[in-house]
Amino acid sequence: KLPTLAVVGATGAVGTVMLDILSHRRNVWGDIRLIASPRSAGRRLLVRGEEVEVVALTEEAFDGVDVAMFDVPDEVSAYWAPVAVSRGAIAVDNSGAFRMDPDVPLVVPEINPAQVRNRPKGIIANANCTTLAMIVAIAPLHNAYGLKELVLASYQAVSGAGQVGVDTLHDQIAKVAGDRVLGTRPGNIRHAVGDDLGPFAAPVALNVVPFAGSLRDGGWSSEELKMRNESRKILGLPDLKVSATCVRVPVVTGHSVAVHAVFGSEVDAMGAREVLQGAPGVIVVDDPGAGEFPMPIDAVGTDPSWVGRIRRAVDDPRALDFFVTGDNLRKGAALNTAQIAELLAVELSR
Ligand code: 11C
Repeated sequence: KLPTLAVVGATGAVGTVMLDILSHRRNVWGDIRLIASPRSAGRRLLVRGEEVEVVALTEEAFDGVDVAMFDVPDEVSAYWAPVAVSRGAIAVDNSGAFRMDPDVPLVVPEINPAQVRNRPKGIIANANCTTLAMIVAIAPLHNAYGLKELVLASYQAVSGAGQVGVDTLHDQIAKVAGDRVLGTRPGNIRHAVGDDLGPFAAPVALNVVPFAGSLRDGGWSSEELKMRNESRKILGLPDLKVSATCVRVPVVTGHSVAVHAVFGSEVDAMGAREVLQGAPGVIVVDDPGAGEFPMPIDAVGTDPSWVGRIRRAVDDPRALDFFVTGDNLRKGAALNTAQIAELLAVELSR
């Protein structure tokens, strides 16, 4: 009998992409149960070509479930993932609630798939979408050259903040469209956008906002600390130096990262390109003379991380600079969760 899967948070931005992914990947699941808040219960959603009714999040909803995926806010996962485990399921959680717990593996199937078996709490964590966009490109370079340090700047899409982020950007674009004076004087974009900033700290239309997540000690944002801490854990490099600046940009979907990576040995751009061309989950798009570089407008809706602008640092033969873009709702969230769950399906079907 094929294992039963539950998708918790089935109606959210990531949940919607998850149902699409489950409908198009190899079918390794028996029943797929869709779970959401009581507000969404009763809705019927299409998965694998069939309508499935959404059930409310209750303890009983997990009975008979083998693997439960969670795409819900941190505090919802923190409470409900252990409930799912107590009902016999393995939880794969896409929130930040468990990622840094030493008893919870943080798994990227291209990098550390064996970690799925090391789950004393019955919970496996999925990384933050910004970390995931770049880490599948960083790991093979680390294996080749020995990573010492990362200096990162992110360009994060509004869908990272969920459907409300997407709606906010579109509403703001509607307000600023057509006024060609906007952007020529201080404050006039703020005035046009008005007070409703949605989940963002400032207007995001016609702007970039150098802050994402919440404020933490030392002036760092939670997103910047996640990039540091999660990279260290996934790569198994507890002393890796990481400095990140996370920036929200007016892109619907597709998180990008400008990476400056310092290694223990000398690097060359050709060699790095070859390493990346052979790496799972990576596509090299690197012909700037022909206008080919990784961009969200091309990477959205695709599975790999797109890497380009690969060059050796002018002033350090051990450092590489490159740009990477990935779909934050797919590899950054739903796809990586689905890949982890598929590893579990293989284990459970043995
Ligand atoms: C964003 N990266 O772009 C965030 C969203 O820890 O899973 C994902 C937050 C997380 O806003």
